[in-house]
Amino acid sequence: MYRIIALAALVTLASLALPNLAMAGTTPSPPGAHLYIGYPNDGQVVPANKPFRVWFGLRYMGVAPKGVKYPNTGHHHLLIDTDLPSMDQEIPSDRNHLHFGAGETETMIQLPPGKHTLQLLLGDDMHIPHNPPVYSKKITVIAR
Ligand SMILES: [Cu+2]
Repeated sequence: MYRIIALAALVTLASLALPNLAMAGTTPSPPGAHLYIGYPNDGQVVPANKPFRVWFGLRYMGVAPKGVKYPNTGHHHLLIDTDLPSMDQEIPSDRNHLHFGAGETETMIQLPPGKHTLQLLLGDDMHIPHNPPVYSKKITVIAR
């Protein structure tokens, strides 16, 4: 009886642990790594259909261009109006997932009128999130 319970506990533990293992890439990120959107602020009104600047903030890690493998570095990805993608795969590249593979730390974007979300996600040299993944808080801006 005891063995059956122990086995059941083990299976439960494994099912809890396995999805977590698959939820990150293989490039380690250092403790304390912190990614944030320096501008605009959460809830800020931005001009609709006009370019405005977005600043990428990163602490305790560095920025390296895509394809460059160097410890504790990555490049920025700006997620617009979308949730975080799979953390163990290459970050998609489309109008909702912008890559800054040259090592940019800011950009200009343009949004149609309405409510939009912005979030940063760091990717390694192969555009795969780190382990643990490094991403910012998702903020909302109002374009008008
Ligand atoms: Cu990328």
